Amino acid sequence: MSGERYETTIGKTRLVLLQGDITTQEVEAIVNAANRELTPGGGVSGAIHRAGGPEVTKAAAAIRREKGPLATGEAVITPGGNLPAKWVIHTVGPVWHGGDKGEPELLAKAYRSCLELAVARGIKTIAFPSISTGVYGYPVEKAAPVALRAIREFLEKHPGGLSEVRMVLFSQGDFAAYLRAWEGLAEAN
Ligand code: AR6
Repeated sequence: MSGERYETTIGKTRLVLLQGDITTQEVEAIVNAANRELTPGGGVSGAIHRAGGPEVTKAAAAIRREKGPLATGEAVITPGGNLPAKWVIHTVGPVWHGGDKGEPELLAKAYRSCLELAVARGIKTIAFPSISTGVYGYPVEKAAPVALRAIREFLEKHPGGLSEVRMVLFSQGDFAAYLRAWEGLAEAN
């Protein structure tokens, strides 16, 4: 089943949670849950490199050659190639090692780095996948509140910087986890 959607606002920014495929999103930038080498890999990254085509993969490889491997939580930008999105912001989430190796801080940093880069480039609409919750093993019910809190804190500090932040969740279960996390954060306030 697809089509689940929830929408709210944080200041002047729309926050959208939806179930879907990030490669088809019509936003200025989509975020890639990359590896440190910026190679296509599998998961959402494989899908983004396939849909974006060689322009994305070549630009990512050029950044890797110039900068060396990315640090966890860092973000870089390439063109979107054949994607509807003009840009791809590649970030590296943490690998889950049980939760006491700084994973929440690193995951929050990955979201923040992408949002900072977007604002610095004048990008107004951005879509995120659920970073780290696939191959990297971060439990989605733990990742969701960290992701949403990082996004909310950023938007509160940068009002007017972005018009829309979209979380694109691949499965119905992931969508439900993010919606529950959002409701939990709202109640905690
Ligand atoms: N649209 C939206 N979400 C998707 C899509 C899609 N088309 N495809 C998968 N997902 P993962 P990670 C979801 O493993 O855990 C790669 O090989 C997926 O269901 O893509 O950060 C890289 O090269 C999951 O919820 O990223 C790295 O080596 C979420 O995207 C490594 O995996 C993230 O899963 C990164 O692992």
